[in-house]
Amino acid sequence: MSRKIIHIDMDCFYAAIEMREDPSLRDVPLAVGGHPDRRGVIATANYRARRFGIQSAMPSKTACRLCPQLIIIPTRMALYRQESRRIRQIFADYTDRIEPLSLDEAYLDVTDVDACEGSATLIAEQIRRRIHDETGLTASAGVAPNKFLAKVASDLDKPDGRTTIAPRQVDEFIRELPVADIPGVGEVTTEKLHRLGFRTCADLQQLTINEMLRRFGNRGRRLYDLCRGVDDRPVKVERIPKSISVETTYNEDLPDADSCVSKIPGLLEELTDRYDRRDDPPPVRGLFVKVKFDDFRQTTLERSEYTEPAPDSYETLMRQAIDRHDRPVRLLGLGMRLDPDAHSAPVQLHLFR
Ligand code: TTP
Ligand code: MG
Repeated sequence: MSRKIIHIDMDCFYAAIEMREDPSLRDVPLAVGGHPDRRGVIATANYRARRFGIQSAMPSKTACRLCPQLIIIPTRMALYRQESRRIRQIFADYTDRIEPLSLDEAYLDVTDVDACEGSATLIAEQIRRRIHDETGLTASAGVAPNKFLAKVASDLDKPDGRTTIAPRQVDEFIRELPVADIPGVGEVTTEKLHRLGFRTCADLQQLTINEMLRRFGNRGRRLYDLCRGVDDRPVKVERIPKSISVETTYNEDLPDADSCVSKIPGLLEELTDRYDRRDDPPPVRGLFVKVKFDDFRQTTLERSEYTEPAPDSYETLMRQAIDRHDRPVRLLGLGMRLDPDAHSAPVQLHLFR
């Protein structure tokens, strides 16, 4: 039984949001990213700027050289996260089988969805229309029997387009697909494939599985499948964690509470980085520390009245936890209890660094 997978990818996401916020930016070459004088890089650019060759991850300095009239504005992650949440809420009206890949991109498995009489193409079109009506932004979609083909398809009619590859069209579609368009095949592999005379997936299909493994090692098996349009990876539904934590075991035991407290800033930085890296960080509902002593006894202490990961709060918790046994310490951990069901605005953790 074949699956129905939709890949949705927003068009020039950060830039599109900024153009919506300030319509005077609509008709100019626009990039979002770092300042050219401070070695900034481009996060993304609108389609007008892309005509000058401007791309994500390019140094802003290079971008300004390519397009002297380019307007670069700084990123506003909180705003982009908020838009990302709105889009995900639209997805959630259709299915809970959602795998977000980044703020602006997700796979949806709609195999068992009844909406739109079960037509994945109609569901994709309805989602795109709703995104446009409710956020003023445009999205592109790919509809296919698996994640690989859906992702390739979503790029074919960008921006504001949709491509469906029906099961019966897969063989023909994949034969003509250039090897460079296989997600995960970067420039180096593409060059290697071209040198060997492989330009399309049809060329690659000539190789037996053993030849694939010999030439490409472990990746050979996956390439063997992909060039036939086969991809069995399931849509992985993201579980929102109920807590996040970091811990370190020290080479030498920490002799007293003060030496433990001196480790808080480093641990806290690691912890807040982890939190910040989440697309949609849930609010903090408590803090905890973990302490393991030199005799391997372990204790944890948690307080739900702390809802901001401030160093002072961790210090209070840590001193109390150490007091319980008052011995040298071999391991320290810091954690935050999260509320995965709440979607209020996340705290600005960098304030506490
Ligand atoms: P993409 O979907 O790769 O790009 P995009 O949405 O800007 O443009 P497209 O229409 O081609 O899909 O990435 C989504 C957002 O992620 C993008 O708006 C900015 C951010 N991003 C970076 O910050 N750095 C990067 O190197 C890339 C690729 C994206
Ligand atoms: Mg995008």
